[in-house]
Amino acid sequence: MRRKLAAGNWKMNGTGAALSELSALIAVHPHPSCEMLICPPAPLIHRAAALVQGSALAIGGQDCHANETGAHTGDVSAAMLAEAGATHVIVGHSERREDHGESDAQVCAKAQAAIAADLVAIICVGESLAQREGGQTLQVIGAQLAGSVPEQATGANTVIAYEPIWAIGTGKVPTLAEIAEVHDFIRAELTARFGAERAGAVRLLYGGSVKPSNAAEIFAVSNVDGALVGGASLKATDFSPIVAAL
Ligand code: G2H
Repeated sequence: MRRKLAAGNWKMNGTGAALSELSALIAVHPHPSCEMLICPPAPLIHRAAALVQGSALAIGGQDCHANETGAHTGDVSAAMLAEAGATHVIVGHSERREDHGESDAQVCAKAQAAIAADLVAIICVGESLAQREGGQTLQVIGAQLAGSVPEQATGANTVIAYEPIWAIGTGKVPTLAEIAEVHDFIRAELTARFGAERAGAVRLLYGGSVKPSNAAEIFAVSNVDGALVGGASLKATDFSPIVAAL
């Protein structure tokens, strides 16, 4: 049985004042079979982790460097995130792939670094609008999975997030059939590579304009084990009903 996960990605939003949203969230008690996670900007992780200690809310990073240390100005290693109190880290978000030119190989190396630091790697994949309209969605997702998911991936250390780029922050959401098609495909690809038992333990999140009004129907889709939520994770009043819908 895979534990459902509602993960919030604050992106580059939130200063210290936003920590009050976490105080509101720790009053939420998800069903024991569900997990909730917020990934705030890196400077807030230490304070956020201290604030949620002992609660059902976990804290994660939004990216990590593939190396442990070195001359990489502005970057943060997976071990640094773990020391600050993070338990998860998002890697390969499309905004990082686009803004920073991250390749599948780099995303894979980041996921390996995260796993080595005992973090759960949330590996993002997703197609552009042009790729979807060109009928290339499954081919693109297949290539991203093959290149971004490391050999050591298991259900305990890896989560896959399917985030169609055209649905991110746009209010546009794929049909439930389109979500099911991609999630079933991801499960099949993982099964072909890792075998049914190992692949069956990996959680698959949907991301892209998830909100309180559409969360329940998305969570009911085949092979959807939760969501990676951006805009609707910034306020506890929006994120709480999404957690409740898991
Ligand atoms: C997709 C998602 C969070 P939003 O990037 O990862 O953002 O829910 O705002 O579309």
